[in-house]
Amino acid sequence: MYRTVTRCRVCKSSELEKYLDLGNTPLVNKLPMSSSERIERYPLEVLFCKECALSQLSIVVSPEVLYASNYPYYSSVSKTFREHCHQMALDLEAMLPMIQHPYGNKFPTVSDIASNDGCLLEEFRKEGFVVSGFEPCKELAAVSTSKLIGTVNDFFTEECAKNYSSSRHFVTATNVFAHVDDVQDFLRGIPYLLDKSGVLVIEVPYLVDMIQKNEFDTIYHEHLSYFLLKPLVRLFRDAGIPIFKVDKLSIHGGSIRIYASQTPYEKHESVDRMLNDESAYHHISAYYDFRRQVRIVVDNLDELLESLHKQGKRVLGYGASAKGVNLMNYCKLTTNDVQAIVDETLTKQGHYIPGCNIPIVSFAEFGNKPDYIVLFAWNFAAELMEKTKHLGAKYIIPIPNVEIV
Ligand code: JHZ
Ligand code: ZN
Repeated sequence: MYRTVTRCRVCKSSELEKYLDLGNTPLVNKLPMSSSERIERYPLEVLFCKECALSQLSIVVSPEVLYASNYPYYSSVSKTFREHCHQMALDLEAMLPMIQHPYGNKFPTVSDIASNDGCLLEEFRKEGFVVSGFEPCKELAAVSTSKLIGTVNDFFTEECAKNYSSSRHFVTATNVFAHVDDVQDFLRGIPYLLDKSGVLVIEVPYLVDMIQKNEFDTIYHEHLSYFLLKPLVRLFRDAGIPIFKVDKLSIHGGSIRIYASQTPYEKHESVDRMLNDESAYHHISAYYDFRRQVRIVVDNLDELLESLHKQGKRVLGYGASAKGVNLMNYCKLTTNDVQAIVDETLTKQGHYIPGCNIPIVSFAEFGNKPDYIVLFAWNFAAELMEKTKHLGAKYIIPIPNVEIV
């Protein structure tokens, strides 16, 4: 079911030092159908590579187990994320004049890896792009296909890419690269899809944000790597697709978008600037305090929820996000603490939070007026608060520090 990591995924060094141990925790997107279902737990430890500064988990759970079927996360549920995707389509459209494509830019083309329910590709299509996707989860691939988006139901590997050779302007991959174990193989697949002058655009959560903003709940078995720019620069250079630009984004608690190409486009100053800005995190000493920060959040949330329980308050959660499931497990929450979790994703409703047995319910549950709402999808706090402001409840925002607003 899993393999143990002995060498760094990027540079192959065995100089790996553990800086965080979060114990044995359940898989965050395997949502049981009943409260009696047996839950598997796996070790969750983060290692730092002293050679290239990549943070990575100590184990790799089989991707077949994690993603091949019933992956319950639908990107389109969040309006904020859809807007982010639309902006990305506009940003890439603006780059078209730079790309010397053999067929010109009349019909710009993009292929999205791990295209989920087609959320990003729909936004590209609105801008006139010809779109296609790769999605390993069979149910999600079917949803995306039903939106008339050509979708290959497979994991993206070099082997897979060989069968879909094309000459796209762009290949995109948002929130998937951290989930990939054999990153070199993934990158070997890219030139099959991408025109020589085309651009590979990847978005990943940024490790500096994770450490600075206490986002330890984003550490779970799907996220194998926690990226700084430094290991990415090395990896993409070695793969022959060097990074020429990087943007800082606010999505998902702080992410970076990297632009890479086989064509040597002029290197933007953002690359060296970010490498310089993040340099403190190139050393293991920057991570020693993280463990203590994690403990403070867990203790504070536990204490607050216990006191609300004693006062007989009604507390609901909003967002059965992967990170929320994680946080609920670190805090060992039960229905005494949070009576139910509201999530508008149909594939999550009717299930339970693994390890905590808290039911996941529809938005209608807010009709039974909560006194407090815990925002487990704190990255979408503004959107969640806007949708529930009529309830007059107080909000608990757990990250970066437990706060009541
Ligand atoms: P959300 C995701 O993690 C997915 P998660 C993935 N694991 C990844 O890598 C990271 O992002 C970066 C619900 N919701 O997006 C939908 C509503 O019900 O923060 C989701 O279940 N109503 C691949 O799972 C959850 O909340 C709403 O209005 O931590 C949000 O999950 C909104 C806005 C959300 O990501
Ligand atoms: Zn390394």
